[in-house]
Parts: sequence; C-alpha cells; structure tokens
Amino acid sequence: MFKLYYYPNNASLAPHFLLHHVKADYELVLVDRKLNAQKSKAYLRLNHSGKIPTLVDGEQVTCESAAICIHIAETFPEYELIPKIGEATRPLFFQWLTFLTNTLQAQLMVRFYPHRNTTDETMIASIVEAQDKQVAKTLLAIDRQLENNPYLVCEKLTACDYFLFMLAGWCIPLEFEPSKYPHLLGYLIRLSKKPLFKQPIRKKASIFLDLCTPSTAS
Ligand SMILES: N[C@@H](CCC(=O)N[C@@H](CS)C(=O)NCC(=O)O)C(=O)O
Repeated sequence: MFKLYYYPNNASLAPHFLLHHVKADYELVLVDRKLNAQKSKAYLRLNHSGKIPTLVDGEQVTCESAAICIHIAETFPEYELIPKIGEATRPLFFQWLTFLTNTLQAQLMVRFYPHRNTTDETMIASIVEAQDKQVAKTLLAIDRQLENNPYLVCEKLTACDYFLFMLAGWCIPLEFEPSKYPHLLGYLIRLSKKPLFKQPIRKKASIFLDLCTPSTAS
C-alpha cells in the first residue's frame, strides 16, 4: 500500500494521477498547508525540505514529484508510462520530465512566490513581470514540441503528460493566452477528454479545463 502525502492541486497531483492510472493500492494523506502541516516535526521527518508531495512505499520514502512519478511508472512497467531501457524515447522522457521540473515548475515557483526571491519589496512587481516572460518562453518551447507529436514524448502517453497537465493547471491564473499556444491547448483538451483525467481526481484537485473550451482548440 502506497501513501501519498498531498494537498489539492499541489505538486502531488501528477503522482496522484499516476497512482490512479496504474490502479495502485494507495491512501491519500492530507498535509494541510492552511495549518502549515508541511513544516510539522512529523512531516519533516519524512520530507526534510517540508515540501509536498512525499510518497511512502513500504520502507521506501521518496520526495520530489518527478522522482515519485518515475518510481511509480517503473514499479508498474506494464502500464508503459516510462519507456524501457534501450528504447529511443527513454532519453527524451528524461529530457522532458527534467525540463518540466527544472524549468517550468521552477519558473512557476518564482512567479507565485516572488517574495522568496528578493529581500527588497519594491522588486516584487518586476520579478513577476520578468517571470511571466520566462514562463511564456517555456510554454512556447512545449507548444513547438506538441506541434508534431500527440504526446510530449512522441507517440505514447507517459508520466510526462501527467506532469505537464499538472503544471499547465498552475498556469491558469497567469496570462495563459490560448491563441499563443494552440498545440499545447489542443493537447490539453485531448487529455482532458480521457477518462483518467476525469473524476474523481480532476475535480478533487480543481484542475483547470474551463479554459480549454473546444472553441479555442487548434
Ligand atoms: N521540487 C519539489 C517542490 C515541491 C513544492 O514546491 N511543493 C509545494 C507545493 S506545490 C510546497 O510544498 N510548498 C509548501 C512550502 O513551500 O512550505 C517537488 O517537485 O516535489
């Protein structure tokens, strides 16, 4: 039995999708951010950074959303959510998952928590403005990849798609201008129609979809 320490629409969402996809036996444990539970002594023993998510798999404790996704995908190889060793798409899988977590996720963290990146209050608006531009460039790179590929890693749905779906949801409050990213938007709409992206997880995590109306699809 897996235990996923989560908070709705946080970085726990991609692992949550994957656990659901592979029909794992899992339990969700709420880490209540409203009570700052991610910094409680008990949680810090599991996750030294005090960040959500954490996955407990027997004696194995894994932190970092991308690492958790890899662990789940590799534990259930029959679902082919990660290419096998030797497959040409495997390096691409790592390329895109790393890009998502190191670039898009990291940029979004600065965008949403600008005060953590300066000691000068007067700089906050400028950080937000600059970061919006960085996020836009990153989304454009993803949009280009999706121009000729149905999924981020070419032909097949992988853990990367769940990760991107999660991060795309975080972009909604930003100026996520759909016409700038027609391929990304078309892809999100296609994913949203898949049963696995629907209830109960999508609703519970308040994933975006509203933005992805068919009229804006490419
Ligand atoms: N690199 C980590 C980052 C996780 C992260 O930033 N989690 C946020 C929620 S999305 C969090 O726990 N924030 C609470 C805090 O910073 O105190 C991962 O991907 O797992």
